[in-house]
Amino acid sequence: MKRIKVAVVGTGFIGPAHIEALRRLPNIEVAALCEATIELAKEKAAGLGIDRAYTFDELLQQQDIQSIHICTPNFLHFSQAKAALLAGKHVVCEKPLATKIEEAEELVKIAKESGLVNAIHFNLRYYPLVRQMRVMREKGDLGEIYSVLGSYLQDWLFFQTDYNWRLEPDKSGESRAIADIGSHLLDVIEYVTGLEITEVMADFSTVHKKRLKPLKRIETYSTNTLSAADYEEVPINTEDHANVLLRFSNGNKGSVTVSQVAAGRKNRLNVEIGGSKSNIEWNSERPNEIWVGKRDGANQVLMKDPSLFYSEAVSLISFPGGHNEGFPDTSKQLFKEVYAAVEAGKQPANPTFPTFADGLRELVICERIIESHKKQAWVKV
Ligand code: SOE
Repeated sequence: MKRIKVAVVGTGFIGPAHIEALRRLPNIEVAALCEATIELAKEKAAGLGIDRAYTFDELLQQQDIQSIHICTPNFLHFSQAKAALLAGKHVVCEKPLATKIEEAEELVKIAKESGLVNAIHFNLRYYPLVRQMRVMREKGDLGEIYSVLGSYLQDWLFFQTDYNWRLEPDKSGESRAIADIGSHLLDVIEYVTGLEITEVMADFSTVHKKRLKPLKRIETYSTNTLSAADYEEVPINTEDHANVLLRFSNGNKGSVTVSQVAAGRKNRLNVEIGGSKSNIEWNSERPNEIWVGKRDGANQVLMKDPSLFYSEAVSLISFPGGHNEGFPDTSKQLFKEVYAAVEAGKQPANPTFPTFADGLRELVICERIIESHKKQAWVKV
């Protein structure tokens, strides 16, 4: 089988996760990686067992590299995705697609004109039971959507000494928690309900208004700390926590909360969708269960038993027989669809595939949320 040669740009946290997922696909070769300097690229390539290391400009010259995964800090996404598309490479970009709406609009236009495969890493769509919830709605099992409650809670920025580029607006953009994880939650809500968010009312809080920035390299997710002299106190003005009221295209309402300072919540997206026939709830830390609530009749917990689920959900189960699908499996399933499209030579037509247009959609919602917080008023999307 002729394997598609892929490169990953940026190997902080999510880049290696892309590499691991790609290495599970038989038709893919992770042939190269790219970092900010050639020295760092070579160091990371050696550590990840990848033969070729480049700077970004060198990477674009490699004719045999057909596709590029952009896993760099947010402020680099636009320029790198644009350059990759113009160099004729298929592109998988981490969210957010860009830090400005007009940049995301330009990427959507270039991608469409190029005919190249383009995807945004909204990987949560690829949990089998997230797909199951969408199909349940499509088949009328929920009835009319009355309400949506959502939360996405983490604790990797809990301590004042927890630091990362996402805390710096020039690298991450004006919003942090909403842009970083709120984008996943809002995408899942529109993806499952089929509704559009039409208006938002947002209220942010920055719990740690000052943080201690490490002056030496230290892994964000580790529990290592440095001596007091190795930290610099810096002001923080991006949100640790945000509450957002939502209005939907069917006239009904909802609310979401995101936080990156919620002790004990490692990476927990929770969504509860109330319908006229039943209520469903899904929690990303228990990804193989859906709670189904009834007004009259027994509530159920739908464990992932392939016989209970629609074929569209079962098709996402990597290991038939009900093996647990975890966070890493979602990226593998997304990339499997990306590279089937690359082999077919065209962008998938199905609406479940997360394209740059979906990345633009989330950026528009995020920008309106920021605007609403600033105005402390409802803002139309
Ligand atoms: C940090 O919040 C992070 O790595 C996000 O950037 C990812 O998109 C999310 O999937 C996991 O948490």
